[in-house]
Amino acid sequence: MTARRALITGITGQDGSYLAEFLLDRGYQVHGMVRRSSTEKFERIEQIRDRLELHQGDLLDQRSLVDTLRASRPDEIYNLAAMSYVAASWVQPTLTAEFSGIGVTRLLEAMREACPEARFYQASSSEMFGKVREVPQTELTPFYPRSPYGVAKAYGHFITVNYRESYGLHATSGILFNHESPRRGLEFVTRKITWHAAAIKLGLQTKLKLGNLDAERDWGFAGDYVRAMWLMLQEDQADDFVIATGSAHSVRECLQIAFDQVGVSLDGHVETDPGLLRPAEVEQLIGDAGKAKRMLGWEPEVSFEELIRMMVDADLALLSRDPGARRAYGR
Ligand code: NAP
Ligand code: G4F
Repeated sequence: MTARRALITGITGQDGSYLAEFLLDRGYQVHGMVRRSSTEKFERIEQIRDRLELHQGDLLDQRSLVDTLRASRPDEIYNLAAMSYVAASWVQPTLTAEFSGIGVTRLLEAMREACPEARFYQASSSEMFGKVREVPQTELTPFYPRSPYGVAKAYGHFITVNYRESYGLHATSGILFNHESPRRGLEFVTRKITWHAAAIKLGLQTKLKLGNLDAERDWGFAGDYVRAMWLMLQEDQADDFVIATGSAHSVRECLQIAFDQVGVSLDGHVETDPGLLRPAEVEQLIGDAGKAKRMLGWEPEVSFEELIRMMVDADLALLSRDPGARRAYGR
């Protein structure tokens, strides 16, 4: 039997690397789209690099998308590429819209041209709920995005739904709540906390500066969430699904768990910095993944506390091996 073929945009990112491993384990031929850069940023996929077929492309460039789809001939397309850091979306609002909004249309158009029979997954976000209209949030909760990133993702979500309805494409939108791992970028709050807790424990740092400690998120483990992406594309009908744990925790709780894990007191190590507050904040997100449980049989396996402890342990191991590993990603 010939192997199924998958194309992942954003394969060098946190989710892309876990999804690539997941699909390889299931016998897929995995293709990835990567941006050209003067220095390669393949740290997260180093361990599987020789089992992947990489294609150079960019969500800003239509030609490269059509060529990538023609070369990879995917049965399944996972569109994970995006400018994913919410805080940066106020600094680069139009670029964020180009990548994370219009980029979705470009890829869907390329799919219509090159492989209309493929199945398409769009990485939508709980950030679209923003100033939430109900608690918990479901597939039917109206959006009220609070950042240029959230606005761009709302466009990406609706264009995915629209191409499903207009052209009959198998196009699914996964509305994923925050998910983290030892491979999370260092700028996101969980990883910033776990990296600093480890660095303070090892005497490499003394202080951690944070913004809003009261913000609450529904945080899960990225490994659990890529399984949900795959399950969605195995459904005969394309649809929208919320993926979440159903529990919210504050940044403050995350701090406490991380510092407990290294056995260091928070006193004197943590400062709040008004410069890290956002122009418009999302105070609390909490999702109801009941539809995914009923239809896909999906449930998260890693709890919030296990996740944060796992991330702290990975950062301790990373920094013990290489105290200069400011930019490195743990496995
Ligand atoms: P991530 O680690 O920041 O990875 C983003 C990926 O997108 C990287 O591979 C990056 O490539 C690529 N990329 C960015 N701009 C691109 C462009 N113009 N053309 C091609 N590739 C581009 O993000 P993640 O956490 O894995 O998230 C994956 C997706 O899920 C994103 O769309 C994100 O917005 C969405 N999402 C994430 C979460 C979460 O909590 N993690 C929740 C909901 C939705 P480089 O390596 O070249 O920068
Ligand atoms: O870790 P964060 O930067 O993640 P955020 O903004 O929730 O976005 C992540 O989840 C979205 C899904 O809801 C994704 F779509 C998106 O791509 C990304 O993966 O911030 C979480 C919370 C915020 O309320 C922020 O204000 O933590 C608060 N926070 C407090 N101090 C901080 C900091 N966030 C960061 N990044 N850095 C701080 O120092």
